[in-house]
Amino acid sequence: MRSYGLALIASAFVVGACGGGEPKSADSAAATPAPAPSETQAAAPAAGSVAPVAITGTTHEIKMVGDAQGYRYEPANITVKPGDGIKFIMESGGPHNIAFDPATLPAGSKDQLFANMPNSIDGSSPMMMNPNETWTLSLGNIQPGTYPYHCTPHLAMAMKGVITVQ
Ligand SMILES: [Cu+2]
Repeated sequence: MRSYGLALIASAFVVGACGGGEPKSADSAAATPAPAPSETQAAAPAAGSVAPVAITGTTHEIKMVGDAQGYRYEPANITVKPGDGIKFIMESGGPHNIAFDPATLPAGSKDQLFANMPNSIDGSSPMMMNPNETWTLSLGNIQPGTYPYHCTPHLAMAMKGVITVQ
């Protein structure tokens, strides 16, 4: 019952993500000689918020697995550089997610890290239910240090990992 509810939630996230294109009309501005008031709405981050920083380096892959041998991230420990990315791939035994506990993060790192987590809430990624679903974390502008994370549904089964940023 509970996991079925999570399935619906996860599906909603996926549908929302797919629908989020960029509905820009390219022709309207060119055809109109009037001054362009739309330039004033250029998006600046709200005061106190942090903008996501994109991947500029290598994107690594971590599989999320649940089988007869237990629940785990493969590899559970990974070392990356600032600007790298990590693509998490749902393989089996879901739902899985990626969740950070602010208390265990390097001081001052939380706001940028959380900003770099798409479709996430308070440092927890969406649940992934189906094989080959993916979720990618950018480590753009992430300071060096050790970033432990876990899978919320399988924390009690020790599904944990550590990202080390050099
Ligand atoms: Cu899990």
